Amino acid sequence: MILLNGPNTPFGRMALVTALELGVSVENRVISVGSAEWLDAHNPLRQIPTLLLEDGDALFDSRVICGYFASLAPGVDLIPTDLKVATRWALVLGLMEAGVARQMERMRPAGEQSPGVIAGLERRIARTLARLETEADIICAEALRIDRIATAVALFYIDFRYPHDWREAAPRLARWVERVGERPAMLATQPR
Ligand SMILES: N[C@@H](CCC(=O)N[C@@H](CS)C(=O)NCC(=O)O)C(=O)O
Repeated sequence: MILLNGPNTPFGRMALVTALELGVSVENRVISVGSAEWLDAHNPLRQIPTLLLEDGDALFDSRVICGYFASLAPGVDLIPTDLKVATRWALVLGLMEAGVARQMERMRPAGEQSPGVIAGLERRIARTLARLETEADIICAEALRIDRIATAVALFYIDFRYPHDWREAAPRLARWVERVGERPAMLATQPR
Protein backbone atom coordinates (compact mmCIF):
# COMPACT_ATOMS: atom_id res chain seq x y z
CA MET A 1 0.00 0.00 0.00
CA ILE A 2 1.06 3.55 -0.69
CA LEU A 3 0.70 6.48 1.69
CA LEU A 4 0.36 9.63 -0.38
CA ASN A 5 1.96 12.24 1.77
CA GLY A 6 3.59 15.65 1.77
CA PRO A 7 6.99 16.84 2.95
CA ASN A 8 5.68 18.51 6.11
CA THR A 9 1.97 17.90 6.67
CA PRO A 10 1.31 17.08 10.36
CA PHE A 11 -1.65 14.84 9.42
CA GLY A 12 0.54 12.82 7.08
CA ARG A 13 3.37 12.68 9.58
CA MET A 14 0.99 11.36 12.24
CA ALA A 15 -0.14 8.61 9.86
CA LEU A 16 3.42 7.68 8.91
CA VAL A 17 4.68 7.71 12.52
CA THR A 18 1.75 5.45 13.42
CA ALA A 19 2.69 2.97 10.68
CA LEU A 20 6.36 3.00 11.69
CA GLU A 21 5.62 2.60 15.38
CA LEU A 22 3.27 -0.32 14.70
CA GLY A 23 5.64 -1.98 12.24
CA VAL A 24 3.09 -1.67 9.42
CA SER A 25 4.78 -1.82 6.03
CA VAL A 26 3.79 1.07 3.78
CA GLU A 27 5.43 2.94 0.92
CA ASN A 28 5.54 6.63 1.79
CA ARG A 29 5.20 8.68 -1.40
CA VAL A 30 5.65 12.44 -1.14
CA ILE A 31 3.57 14.28 -3.74
CA SER A 32 2.80 17.89 -4.66
CA VAL A 33 -0.82 17.86 -3.62
CA GLY A 34 -1.64 21.25 -5.14
CA SER A 35 -1.07 20.01 -8.69
CA ALA A 36 -2.09 16.35 -8.20
CA GLU A 37 -5.24 16.34 -10.34
CA TRP A 38 -4.90 12.55 -10.63
CA LEU A 39 -5.55 12.33 -6.87
CA ASP A 40 -9.16 13.47 -7.35
CA ALA A 41 -10.14 10.01 -8.63
CA HIS A 42 -9.00 8.50 -5.31
CA ASN A 43 -9.87 11.38 -2.99
CA PRO A 44 -12.15 14.12 -4.36
CA LEU A 45 -10.94 16.37 -1.55
CA ARG A 46 -7.48 16.22 -3.18
CA GLN A 47 -5.85 16.09 0.21
CA ILE A 48 -3.02 14.25 1.87
CA PRO A 49 -2.65 11.90 3.55
CA THR A 50 -4.51 9.43 1.33
CA LEU A 51 -3.79 5.73 1.56
CA LEU A 52 -3.97 3.63 -1.62
CA LEU A 53 -4.72 0.01 -0.85
CA GLU A 54 -3.62 -3.00 -2.91
CA ASP A 55 -7.21 -3.55 -4.15
CA GLY A 56 -7.39 -0.03 -5.55
CA ASP A 57 -9.50 1.42 -2.75
CA ALA A 58 -8.41 4.64 -1.07
CA LEU A 59 -8.68 5.54 2.61
CA PHE A 60 -8.74 9.03 4.05
CA ASP A 61 -8.55 11.11 6.19
CA SER A 62 -5.67 10.74 8.68
CA ARG A 63 -7.97 9.42 11.44
CA VAL A 64 -9.28 6.65 9.20
CA ILE A 65 -5.77 5.78 8.02
CA CYS A 66 -4.48 5.56 11.61
CA GLY A 67 -7.47 3.40 12.49
CA TYR A 68 -6.69 1.09 9.58
CA PHE A 69 -3.04 0.79 10.61
CA ALA A 70 -4.16 0.04 14.17
CA SER A 71 -6.41 -2.75 12.84
CA LEU A 72 -3.32 -4.37 11.29
CA ALA A 73 -1.58 -4.47 14.69
CA PRO A 74 -4.29 -5.79 17.02
CA GLY A 75 -1.81 -6.49 19.82
CA VAL A 76 -1.34 -2.77 20.47
CA ASP A 77 -4.16 -0.73 22.01
CA LEU A 78 -3.32 2.30 19.88
CA ILE A 79 -6.83 3.76 19.71
CA PRO A 80 -8.69 2.73 22.87
CA THR A 81 -12.47 3.10 22.99
CA ASP A 82 -12.15 5.78 25.64
CA LEU A 83 -14.02 8.97 24.84
CA LYS A 84 -11.47 11.03 26.76
CA VAL A 85 -8.69 9.76 24.49
CA ALA A 86 -10.88 10.35 21.43
CA THR A 87 -11.63 13.89 22.56
CA ARG A 88 -7.96 14.64 23.23
CA TRP A 89 -7.10 13.30 19.78
CA ALA A 90 -9.76 15.58 18.27
CA LEU A 91 -8.32 18.51 20.23
CA VAL A 92 -4.83 17.82 18.89
CA LEU A 93 -6.14 17.47 15.33
CA GLY A 94 -7.70 20.88 15.86
CA LEU A 95 -4.30 22.18 16.94
CA MET A 96 -2.83 20.85 13.69
CA GLU A 97 -5.67 22.46 11.71
CA ALA A 98 -5.07 25.80 13.41
CA GLY A 99 -1.35 25.59 12.67
CA VAL A 100 -1.97 24.72 9.02
CA ALA A 101 -4.64 27.44 8.64
CA ARG A 102 -2.29 30.04 10.16
CA GLN A 103 0.43 28.99 7.75
CA MET A 104 -1.97 29.20 4.77
CA GLU A 105 -3.06 32.68 5.84
CA ARG A 106 0.56 33.82 6.17
CA MET A 107 1.36 32.50 2.70
CA ARG A 108 -1.24 34.82 1.11
CA PRO A 109 0.10 38.01 -0.51
CA ALA A 110 0.94 40.56 2.20
CA GLY A 111 -2.01 42.83 1.42
CA GLU A 112 -4.51 39.97 1.51
CA GLN A 113 -3.51 38.50 4.86
CA SER A 114 -5.83 39.08 7.80
CA PRO A 115 -3.97 39.94 11.03
CA GLY A 116 -7.24 39.31 12.87
CA VAL A 117 -7.55 35.77 11.50
CA ILE A 118 -3.90 35.04 12.33
CA ALA A 119 -4.30 36.42 15.87
CA GLY A 120 -7.45 34.35 16.38
CA LEU A 121 -5.67 31.18 15.29
CA GLU A 122 -2.72 31.98 17.57
CA ARG A 123 -5.12 32.39 20.51
CA ARG A 124 -6.70 29.03 19.64
CA ILE A 125 -3.24 27.43 19.57
CA ALA A 126 -2.35 28.98 22.95
CA ARG A 127 -5.62 27.80 24.54
CA THR A 128 -5.09 24.29 23.21
CA LEU A 129 -1.49 24.10 24.43
CA ALA A 130 -2.64 25.30 27.86
CA ARG A 131 -5.31 22.58 28.00
CA LEU A 132 -2.85 19.89 26.91
CA GLU A 133 -0.41 21.00 29.62
CA THR A 134 -3.13 20.46 32.24
CA GLU A 135 -3.45 16.89 30.89
CA ALA A 136 0.30 16.30 30.87
CA ASP A 137 0.00 13.57 33.53
CA ILE A 138 -2.01 11.51 31.05
CA ILE A 139 -0.20 12.50 27.87
CA CYS A 140 3.40 12.33 29.01
CA ALA A 141 3.93 8.60 29.08
CA GLU A 142 5.81 6.19 26.89
CA ALA A 143 3.07 3.67 26.03
CA LEU A 144 2.08 3.95 22.40
CA ARG A 145 -1.28 5.68 21.99
CA ILE A 146 -2.76 7.80 19.25
CA ASP A 147 -3.32 10.95 21.34
CA ARG A 148 0.37 10.87 22.33
CA ILE A 149 1.63 10.38 18.78
CA ALA A 150 -0.64 13.18 17.57
CA THR A 151 0.42 15.53 20.37
CA ALA A 152 4.12 15.05 19.65
CA VAL A 153 3.61 15.60 15.91
CA ALA A 154 1.48 18.71 16.54
CA LEU A 155 4.04 20.25 18.93
CA PHE A 156 6.85 19.77 16.42
CA TYR A 157 4.65 21.23 13.69
CA ILE A 158 4.11 24.32 15.86
CA ASP A 159 7.89 24.60 16.25
CA PHE A 160 8.31 24.25 12.48
CA ARG A 161 5.66 26.73 11.32
CA TYR A 162 5.05 28.96 14.33
CA PRO A 163 8.26 29.05 16.32
CA HIS A 164 7.62 30.81 19.61
CA ASP A 165 8.25 30.12 23.24
CA TRP A 166 5.32 27.88 24.13
CA ARG A 167 7.64 25.79 26.34
CA GLU A 168 7.65 28.24 29.23
CA ALA A 169 3.88 27.90 29.59
CA ALA A 170 3.93 24.14 28.99
CA PRO A 171 7.10 22.83 30.68
CA ARG A 172 5.91 19.25 31.18
CA LEU A 173 4.90 18.85 27.54
CA ALA A 174 8.20 20.47 26.57
CA ARG A 175 10.29 17.96 28.54
CA TRP A 176 8.28 15.00 27.28
CA VAL A 177 8.35 16.00 23.62
CA GLU A 178 12.14 16.22 23.66
CA ARG A 179 12.26 12.53 24.61
CA VAL A 180 9.60 11.55 22.08
CA GLY A 181 11.46 13.43 19.37
CA GLU A 182 14.35 10.98 19.73
CA ARG A 183 12.21 7.99 18.81
CA PRO A 184 13.25 6.44 15.47
CA ALA A 185 9.79 7.00 13.97
CA MET A 186 9.96 10.71 14.81
CA LEU A 187 13.55 11.11 13.59
CA ALA A 188 12.68 9.37 10.30
CA THR A 189 9.76 11.70 9.57
CA GLN A 190 11.08 15.17 10.36
CA PRO A 191 9.57 17.94 8.20
CA ARG A 192 11.76 19.18 5.38
N1 LIG B 1 -8.79 16.24 7.95
C1 LIG B 1 -7.70 15.91 7.07
C2 LIG B 1 -6.86 17.15 6.81
C3 LIG B 1 -5.81 16.89 5.76
C4 LIG B 1 -5.20 18.19 5.27
O1 LIG B 1 -5.64 19.30 5.61
N2 LIG B 1 -4.19 18.05 4.43
C5 LIG B 1 -3.57 19.20 3.84
C6 LIG B 1 -2.07 19.18 4.04
S1 LIG B 1 -1.66 19.58 5.72
C7 LIG B 1 -3.81 19.20 2.34
O2 LIG B 1 -3.90 18.17 1.74
N3 LIG B 1 -3.91 20.39 1.78
C8 LIG B 1 -4.10 20.55 0.38
C9 LIG B 1 -5.43 21.17 0.08
O3 LIG B 1 -6.33 21.10 0.93
O4 LIG B 1 -5.57 21.68 -1.02
C10 LIG B 1 -6.86 14.78 7.69
O5 LIG B 1 -6.92 14.63 8.92
O6 LIG B 1 -6.20 14.04 6.96
